[in-house]
Amino acid sequence: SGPSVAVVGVTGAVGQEFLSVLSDRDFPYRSLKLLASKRSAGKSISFQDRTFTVQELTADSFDDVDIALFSAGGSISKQFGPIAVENGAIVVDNSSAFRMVDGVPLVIPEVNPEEMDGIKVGMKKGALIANPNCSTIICLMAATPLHRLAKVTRMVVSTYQAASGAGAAAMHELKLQTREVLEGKPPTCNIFKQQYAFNLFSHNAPVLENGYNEEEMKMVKETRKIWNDMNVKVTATCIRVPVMRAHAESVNLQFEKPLDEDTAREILKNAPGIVVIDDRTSNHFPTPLEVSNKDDVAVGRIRQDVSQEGNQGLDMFVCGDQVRKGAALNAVQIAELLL
Ligand code: 11C
Repeated sequence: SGPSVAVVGVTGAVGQEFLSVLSDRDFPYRSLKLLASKRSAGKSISFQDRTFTVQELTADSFDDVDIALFSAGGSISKQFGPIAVENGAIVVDNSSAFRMVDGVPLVIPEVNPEEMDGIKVGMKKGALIANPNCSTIICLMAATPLHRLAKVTRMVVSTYQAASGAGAAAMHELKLQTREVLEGKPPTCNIFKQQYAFNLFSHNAPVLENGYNEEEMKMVKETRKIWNDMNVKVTATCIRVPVMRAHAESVNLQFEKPLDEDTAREILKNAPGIVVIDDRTSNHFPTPLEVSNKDDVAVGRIRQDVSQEGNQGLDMFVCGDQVRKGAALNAVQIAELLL
C-alpha cells in the first residue's frame, strides 16, 4: 500500500540519497520506479532486498506515478516536471527550475508546511512543490525559530560549501585531486577549472551583473519567499571549500525585537531538526564532519553581536548535511506531508 513513487535522477548523489532516506524513514510505497538518462538505463540497483532496473526517463514515465522526486538538474525538471504534473503526479523538485515561480510552494517542512495545504496524494490532479537550495534550507532551519520570536530584519550569511553541492563528480574530483597533490602531481581540474584540494574559492555559480553569484542571490530571494516577507534584507557570500558533503554557514542576524543569547540557545535546543553544539569551554562547535550523514542541522557559536545595540543582533555558526537535509531528506519530508 502507499503511493507509487518515481525517483528521477536516481544515479546522482541526491538520487542515491533519496533511496537511503526513503528506506531510513520507512516511507510507504506500493511501487517504485527508478529513472535516469539513457546512459544509465539498464543498470541494476539493489534497494530494500530487491533489484531494480533503472529505466530511461521519457514522456511516458509518469503513467500511474503519484509522487515524483526529481533531482536531475534544472533542464530535466523543466522538460519533464510539467509532463509528470499533467499525468497527475505530485512533483517534488530539487532543482532551481520552479522555485521562484508564483504559485509553486517552496517548502522546508519545519518552516512553512502550510504552503502545501490542500496538496495531497489522491487529489486526482498533479502539482509541483519546490525544494529550496541547500544553503537556504540549512540557514533557515536555524534562523527561523529565532525569526518567529524576534523577527529578523537583516541577515548576513557567509557559506563554506561542500563538494556534494556540485554533484557526485565534484566529490570524486576532490578525492582525486587530494591524492594527486599529495603525490606531487598536477591536479585534474574537470569540474571546477581550478585546484580545489587544499584550496577554497568563490562559489562556481555564474556571477550576475550586480556582482553576486547565482547561489548568493538564491539565498536572498528564496528567504523572502519562504518567510513570505519581501522586506527582509539578506546578503550572502558563498564559498566552495574542500569538504565532502556538509555545508557550513556563518549567519549574522539583526532583529526587530531584542533577543538575548540564552533565550536563543533555549529556542534552538527545542527546535525540530536542530541540535545545538555550543561548548565554549572545550571549543566544541558544529563541524561539517560531525553532521555528515545526519538529519539534524547543528548550530553553535551562538553569541550576542557586539556591534549591535540593545540585544538586537546575534551571530551563529550552522552546519548541515547538504545531500540530506539540504536536498533528499527535505524532499522526502515534503513527500511525507503529501500522504
Ligand atoms: C551548491 N547549492 O552547494 C548548490 C548547488 O539550486 O539546487 C545546488 C543548486 C540548486 O553548490
